[in-house]
Amino acid sequence: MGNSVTEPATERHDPECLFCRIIAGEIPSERVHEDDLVIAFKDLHPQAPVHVLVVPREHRRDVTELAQEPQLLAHTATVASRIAADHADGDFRLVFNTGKSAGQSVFHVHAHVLAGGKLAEGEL
Ligand code: DGP
Repeated sequence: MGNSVTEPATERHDPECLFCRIIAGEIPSERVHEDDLVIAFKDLHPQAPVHVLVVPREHRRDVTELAQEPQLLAHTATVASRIAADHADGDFRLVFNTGKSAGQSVFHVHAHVLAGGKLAEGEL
């Protein structure tokens, strides 16, 4: 796992990472979407009527790292959009907390999809 020089750099899994463990099914989650590239599951501490995290299956630290793979970033946004359409009226806020002082607590990139009502301005 990441030790072989022949292994593509994209195949990354961190056994210490909470979201890698959720993706592997070691920790339960309420999944609302999954495909080859991303999974989406309900946030444990919802801050809106719909609060779902869209998470690339392979370990990437944050959106800055994810942005190096524009197709994966675009797919993440597309899935977020579909979730807002399927679970709410289609309007949504998409948030990537990036870095500790911005509120990132899990260092496996995830998009917060917040939807389902009039959302307050400001902080997530
Ligand atoms: P952030 O602070 O941006 O890194 O967001 C991390 C989010 O992850 C936070 O809103 C709470 C959520 N979370 C933390 N642990 C778990 C968990 O075990 N299961 C689920 N479903 N969500 C979790």
